[in-house]
Amino acid sequence: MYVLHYAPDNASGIVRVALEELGLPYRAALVDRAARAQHAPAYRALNPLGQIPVLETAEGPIFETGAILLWLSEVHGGLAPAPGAPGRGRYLTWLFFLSNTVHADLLRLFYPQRYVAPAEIGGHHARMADRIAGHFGQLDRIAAAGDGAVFRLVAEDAAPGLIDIYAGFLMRWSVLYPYDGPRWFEAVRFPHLHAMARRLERRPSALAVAKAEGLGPTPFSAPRLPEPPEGSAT
Ligand SMILES: N[C@@H](CCC(=O)N[C@@H](CS)C(=O)NCC(=O)O)C(=O)O
Repeated sequence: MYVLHYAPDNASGIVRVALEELGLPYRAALVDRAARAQHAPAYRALNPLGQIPVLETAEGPIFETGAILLWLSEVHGGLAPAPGAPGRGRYLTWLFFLSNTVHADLLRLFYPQRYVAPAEIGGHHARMADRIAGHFGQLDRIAAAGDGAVFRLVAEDAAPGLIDIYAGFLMRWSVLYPYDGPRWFEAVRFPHLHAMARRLERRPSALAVAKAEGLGPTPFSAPRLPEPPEGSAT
């Protein structure tokens, strides 16, 4: 059985919804962020980067959210076009954009002290927020064009793929974090992404994860701070 090392409302949630969509058995193992357990030797033995998530598999631990997602979809099928299938190139393009640009930029917003001096945090935040809003604008235009090969949830009754799930969490975090940062994400600016967020949160997979991690009734379209039954988001 897979073991997903997770903290509530962390990037592990993306993998967890994917596991639920695939109907795969897994055990969720809490990483106690309040005790900085992600930096403890036992966890670093799984992920030397000290980041969440890690998925333990029969071939060993896998980390990096995008890598885990792609690996799951290759081994179990279904959440992305298979290698060689039509639309695979476009799919990978936007999956990598989510991972190496949108997610990476959000981390710069969430952990500014890792990137700039304390006096520069205000300006850094404003620039990053502006940049990330541009990324969401880009994604919203793709959704507006109805490209179901990238966002499956442009169709009302479709099942989500990796990109839909990943984008839902990135939107959620943009609304909520950092706790003490200025609020900048306005869902009305991204109406097509917002419509898909509503579809995502109605899925049994998302409902199960929202319940397990205390993400509330509308975790993607109107998120509120988590009230997890165990652990801490930060
Ligand atoms: N590039 C990594 C980023 C993962 C990441 O930054 N995870 C955050 C939680 S969402 C984390 O572990 N933060 C704790 C820390 O950096 O100390 C991925 O995609 O998995």
